[in-house]
Amino acid sequence: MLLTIIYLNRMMSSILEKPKTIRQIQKKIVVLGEGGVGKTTLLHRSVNNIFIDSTKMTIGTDFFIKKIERTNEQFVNQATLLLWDFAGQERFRFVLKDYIRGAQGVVLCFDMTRWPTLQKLYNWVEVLKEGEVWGKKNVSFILVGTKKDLVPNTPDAISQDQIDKFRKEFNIDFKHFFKTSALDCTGVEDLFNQLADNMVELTFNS
Ligand SMILES: Nc1nc2c(ncn2[C@@H]2O[C@H](COP(=O)(O)OP(=O)(O)OP(=O)(O)O)[C@@H](O)[C@H]2O)c(=O)[nH]1
Ligand SMILES: [Mg+2]
Repeated sequence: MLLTIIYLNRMMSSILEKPKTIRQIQKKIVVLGEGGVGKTTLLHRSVNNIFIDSTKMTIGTDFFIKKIERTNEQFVNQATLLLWDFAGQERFRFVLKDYIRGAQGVVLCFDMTRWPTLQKLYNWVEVLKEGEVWGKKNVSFILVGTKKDLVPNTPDAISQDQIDKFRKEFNIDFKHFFKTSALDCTGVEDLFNQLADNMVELTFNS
């Protein structure tokens, strides 16, 4: 009897439930950071669910597409993220500001086992300024520390204090920071879900 009541209750509430509205968005995201920090590997993990342990350095730019569905009580948000993977090597930098223009999401990566890669993000901020993206209200910035799996075996890995100092030094709210490992998948799904949520938020709630 009790089971029948529960069953009928569930059936009624699913009948009464309002249908959700589907919303589709497509956004340009740029993924930046020094050579070898793991940008391409991170994107391969997220898009193709593979780990490549000997990637070739990116020449100029590369391109990935990721579709993510984020559902809440009212909406089914279907986000298509057009992910631009940039070469970290200095020699390609002169072309970047033109490619960066119009980005609505920026993923700034550093390698948690190499302090200079965090320091060098100051140069990437300059590139973002030249591309007229830095500090824009309608652009979402996410900071990513890569290669988390290597941190326990790296005595001079970057400390949390150093990361916090970097976040505070900029007049920008790095509200979202993720530590990722493309090897064991830590943080990768969370990062891209957050990115999709930020894109939805920027499109419909600002
Ligand atoms: N252990 C470990 N190795 C990683 C991780 N991410 C990347 N790597 C390795 O780091 C190396 C460089 O990775 P890439 O993805 O090519 O780096 P990138 O930032 O795209 O470099 P550029 O294209 O030159 O800008 C590769 O050998 C990867 O296998 C990780 O999370 N864990
Ligand atoms: Mg690359």
